[in-house]
Amino acid sequence: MTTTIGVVCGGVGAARFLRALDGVWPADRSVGVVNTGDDTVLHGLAISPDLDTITYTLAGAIDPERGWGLRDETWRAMEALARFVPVRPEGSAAAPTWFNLGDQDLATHFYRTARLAEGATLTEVTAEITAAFGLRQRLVPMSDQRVTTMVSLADEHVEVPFQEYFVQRRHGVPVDGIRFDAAADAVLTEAARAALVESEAVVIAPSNPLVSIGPVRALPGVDDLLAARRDTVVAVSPIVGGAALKGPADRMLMELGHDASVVGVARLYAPIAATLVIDPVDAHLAAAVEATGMRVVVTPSIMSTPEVAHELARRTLAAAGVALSD
Ligand code: FO1
Repeated sequence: MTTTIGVVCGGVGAARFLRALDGVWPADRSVGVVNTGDDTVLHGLAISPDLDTITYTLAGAIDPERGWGLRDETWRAMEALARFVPVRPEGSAAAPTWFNLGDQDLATHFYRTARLAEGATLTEVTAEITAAFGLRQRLVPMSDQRVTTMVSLADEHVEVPFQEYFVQRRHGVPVDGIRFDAAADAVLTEAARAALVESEAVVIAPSNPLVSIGPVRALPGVDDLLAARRDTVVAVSPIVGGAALKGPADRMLMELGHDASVVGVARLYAPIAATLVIDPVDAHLAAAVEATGMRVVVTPSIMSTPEVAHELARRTLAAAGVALSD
C-alpha cells in the first residue's frame, strides 16, 4: 500500500495547510498537486505564482505579510524598469510595472525560464527549484502544458488572463465568467495522476474552489478519478463565516451564482469529496452541508497559530481515514 497524501493546491491557503501537514505527516510522503492556471509570462519570464508561493512558504522564505514573494526582498529591478514606462510606445506591453517581481524572486523566474527553454518540463524544473530551496515535500504542477485561467469582467465586457484581474485590477471588479483556456487539450502530469490515484488520501486544500482548484478539475479525467475514490477525499473549506480566508473567493462565488458559504463550497465538492472540514462558526450549517451528500468535520480552520494549523491538519487526515500516531 502506498502511504502518500495527495494535496490539491492553490496558493496561500494551500501553502499554509501544507506547512501544517508537515508537523503531522512525514514531509517526504506528501505530494502537492499545484494549480498552474495563474501562470503568466511577463518580460519573457515564465512565472508560476502558486508553485512559488508554496515553495517559499515551505522553505520558510515567504514574505509573511504579503503571503507571496520572498522575505527581505528588494525591488531595485522594478524601480529601474519604471524608467522605461514614459518611452514605451502606445500599445506596447513592455515594462509591465503592475506585477511586482522582487530582485531575489526574479532569480527563480530566470531559472525556470532558462530550463524550460532548454526543453525541460515544468515538472522537472519544479523538482529542481524545490530542491534548491531545500524542500522535502514534493510539489508537482497539475500539467506540463500551458492552461490559462481567463476571467470575464462584467463591467468592461472583456476576458483577461487571471493576473490581469487579480493583480492589475486588485481583484476589485465584478466578474461574470471564468474559463480555463487549453484545459481540454492538456493532460494531468504523471506525478499528479499518481498522487491523486495512488495516495492513501487526497486533501483539497483551503484554496479558492473556482480559480485555484477549478483549473485542476478542468483537466480531462480529474473529476472522474477523484469521484472514483471519493470516500478518501477530504476538502477543507476556504470560506469561513461567509468570507474568504484570503482573496476574492467569497465575491467570486456570489458573482458566479454560487452561495458564498460552506454550503456553496459543499455543492461544488460533493461529487468528488466525501467530507468537508468547516470552522465552528459555520457549525449551524452542518445539516445543510450534509444535505449535499458530504460528511462534516467541525474544527477551527483559520490557521492563526501553529497549534490550530496542526490540529486542522490532523483532523483533516483523520477524516480521510489516515492512521496517525498522535
Ligand atoms: N500579488 C499581488 O497582489 N501583487 C503583485 O504584484 C504580485 C506579484 C507576484 C509575483 C510573483 C508571485 O509568485 C506572486 C505574485 N503575486 C502578487 C501573488 C499572485 O498573483 C497571487 O497570489 C496568486 O496568483 C493567487 O493565488
